[in-house]
Amino acid sequence: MPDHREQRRAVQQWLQRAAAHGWVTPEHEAAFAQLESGHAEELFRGTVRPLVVGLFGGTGVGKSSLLNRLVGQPLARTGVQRPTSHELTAWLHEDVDLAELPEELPADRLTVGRHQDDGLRDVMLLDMPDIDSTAEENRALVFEWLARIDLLVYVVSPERYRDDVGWSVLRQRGQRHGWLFAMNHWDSGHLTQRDDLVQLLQSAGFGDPLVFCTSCRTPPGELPSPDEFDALVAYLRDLRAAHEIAELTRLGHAARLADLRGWLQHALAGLGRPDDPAPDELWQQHWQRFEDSLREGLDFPIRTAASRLAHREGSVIRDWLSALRGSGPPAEQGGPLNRLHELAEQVWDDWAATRTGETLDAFELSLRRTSLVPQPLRQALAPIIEDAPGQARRTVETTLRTSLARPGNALQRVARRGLGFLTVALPVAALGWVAWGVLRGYYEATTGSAAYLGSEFAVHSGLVVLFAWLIPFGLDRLLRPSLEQLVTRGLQAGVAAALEQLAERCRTALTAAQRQQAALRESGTELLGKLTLGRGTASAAVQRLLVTSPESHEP
Ligand SMILES: Nc1nc2c(ncn2[C@@H]2O[C@H](COP(=O)(O)OP(=O)(O)OP(=O)(O)O)[C@@H](O)[C@H]2O)c(=O)[nH]1
Ligand SMILES: [Mg+2]
Repeated sequence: MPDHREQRRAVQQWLQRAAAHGWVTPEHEAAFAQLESGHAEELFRGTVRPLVVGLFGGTGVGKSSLLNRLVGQPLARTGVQRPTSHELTAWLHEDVDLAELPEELPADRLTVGRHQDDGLRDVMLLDMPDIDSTAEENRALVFEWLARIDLLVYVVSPERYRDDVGWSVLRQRGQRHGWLFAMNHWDSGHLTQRDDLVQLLQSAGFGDPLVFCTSCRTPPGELPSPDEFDALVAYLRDLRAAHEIAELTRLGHAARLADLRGWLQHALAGLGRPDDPAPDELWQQHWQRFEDSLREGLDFPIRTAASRLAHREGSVIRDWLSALRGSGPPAEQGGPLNRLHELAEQVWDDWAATRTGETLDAFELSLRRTSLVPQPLRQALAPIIEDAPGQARRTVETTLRTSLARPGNALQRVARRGLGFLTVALPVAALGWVAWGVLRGYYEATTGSAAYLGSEFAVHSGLVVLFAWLIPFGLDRLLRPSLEQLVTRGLQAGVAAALEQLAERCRTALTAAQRQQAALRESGTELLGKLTLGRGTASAAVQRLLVTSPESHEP
């Protein structure tokens, strides 16, 4: 026998996996818990599985009287003052082993009567409290039991069959059970009412409904047509044939599978439809806007911070530069290194932090306009966004340190290294040249071939040495960026690096979440394909118990 329980377990496992990452909303989880899970099989122990037949209907229509009439003794309480029945009465063969009832079916609200009628061995009859009960707990109990019932005998009376609250149950559960109809109180009925009920049932989707007119009054009184109680009992006896029980059981399984399918389809919709934008593309759009606004918005703080620092604390930075180059005293506590930390904080300020948070909110809002569940995508990004200010400040600071330690670009650095060498080498060479001139002049003067060197030689030699130093030194000064420029570029590079890092972390997190989403969608779709029951054809006898055209007009 095909069974929905295994499929339910499979769907539940899928739900647990999806819920662990937030891909199923709590409302949806609650909806799964609400799906009917009870089934008739759990009422019995052993291999005998009787057909569960429930007497169901409004207050005082005679459900308990009908059961008592079947039993042949007052097993169920009947009453003139209603509602009478607050509990259920079950009547079943003494050989049938009842299992321990699940906790939602309190045993103290069930009276069990036993019989030895072998003709009804495979039938369990249940008298239920009225469905229009004012006591909510009565209604709840009836609905718990309804889930375990294969065949409902819907009892109505000629006076109130049109406005009976039972119709709403029929509308909801028409396809979940087989249905039989008893028009009790037939002693006060009329033949036209019977025909009218049949018509109503036909318009509710029953092709050829089975309606039995009965009177439980003793003596029965004058009836518009003979009492059909015996025919009702005979019908139940005939139904006990295993084939019919299997068919009605199958109906219950099919209804539960349809529930599971509906639920899973809805859950899968939360994992995105083909026409939904890909989350990473959506995020990219928001990120681009954020990045543009941040670059623009941080430009002013960067320039202000750089110029303030360069002007007020130029010497501090110079100290720091020499500290980095290893040619000065190491930075002490609260010194320039600390100030760089403050600088990074000033640049990636609260405004930037707020803008990051707002970007995540805007992304979530866009997701809500799609069919996607936004929570897991938000959750994937939230820790990164929360951590963003701290992370960004650290990156800004590190980049600033690096760019201060290596000012200018590579070409400038090579040129400056060359100029540094020339600033020393050229004056030394010029001095060497002058020294040679001095020696040669002195020698020539002492040997009498020339006069002693004069002041002109001294002036020109001085000028040669001066220019040999001044030209490379001046060029070096020209190539050396100002402190303000240095700090500005360092901060700009820091912000760019922080943005790049942040973008990369977000991309990675989103990709992981999307991979998870795709895997869940795939396994869910595969599961959905398995939630089917092989088609069975109901026998003509069972056909009469079923709603065959559910979309028909209802009373
Ligand atoms: N005249 C007439 N009275 C009936 C008939 N069947 C039941 N009654 C009476 O109607 C009253 C209510 O019957 P119950 O069998 O208690 O009705 P019920 O549907 O079980 O009612 P609740 O348990 O309150 O929902 C009792 O006084 C019965 O004697 C009938 O066919 N004709
Ligand atoms: Mg009753």
